[in-house]
Amino acid sequence: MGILNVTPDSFSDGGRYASAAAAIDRAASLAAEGAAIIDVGGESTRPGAQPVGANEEIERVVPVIERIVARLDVAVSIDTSKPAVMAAAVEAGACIVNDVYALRAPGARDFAATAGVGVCLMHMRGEPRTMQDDPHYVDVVAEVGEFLAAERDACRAAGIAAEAIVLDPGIGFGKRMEHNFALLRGLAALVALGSPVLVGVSRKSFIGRVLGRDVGGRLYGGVGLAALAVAGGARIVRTHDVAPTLDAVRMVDAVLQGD
Ligand code: 7PM
Repeated sequence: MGILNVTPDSFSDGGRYASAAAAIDRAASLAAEGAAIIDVGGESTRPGAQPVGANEEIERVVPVIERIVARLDVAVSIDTSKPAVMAAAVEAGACIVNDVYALRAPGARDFAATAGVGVCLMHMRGEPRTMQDDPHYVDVVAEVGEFLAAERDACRAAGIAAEAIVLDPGIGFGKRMEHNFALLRGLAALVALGSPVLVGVSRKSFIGRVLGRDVGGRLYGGVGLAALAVAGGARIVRTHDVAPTLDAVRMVDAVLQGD
């Protein structure tokens, strides 16, 4: 899954892809690098980022999704928590909803059930503005697993098909470095829940903390963690850096599959 930010304030693309034309060029590059899914986001989840209204978010993402679907052989996921944005994006051709709030907004599950789209349910402790203020867990792997299982149950009860649901530990979302480590070490416990697991580590700050690198210097660290995640059973990796990540995870897959 390649990341396409269409936010003017996105932390790692610096607004360079804010215009629709530039975003489509970036999407074409992600697809050429081998992305199977392009995750289009119109609102930054960065702590302290300006909240964006649904209409502004729709105006950012819809033209980009329409052009991607018309031109590229990839699935589009919409990275949003707002049902109105989900609806506009799916109307424009998105087939997956990637929601850091795990469809907890009123109407989100019903929308996904009726639309028949795939959904990624991500664990987040708190909300983006405050999630990094002293997060604590007794057993982070168990608590994240319980949350994801409960949210999956709520989605099933709302009529979302089991096969449409992907689970995500939400690396960096209300977690200290040690929590991110524990989740990556303990991924098997989340894989054992029986749904495909998605992991996003690309350019995240705990890589910078360990390696002493700013956001531009986290590629190799992120590729290594993507390989670790796939070795641990992750089925989808969300990344800014598709080509190197795909080589790494294809090698892991080749070894584990024995071909
Ligand atoms: C600031 C903080 C900017 C965090 C960007 C981020 C994930 C996601 C994001 C993830 C799923 C980033 C994150 N991360 N969706 N959206 N899983 N499903 O580093 O890990 O890209 S935004």
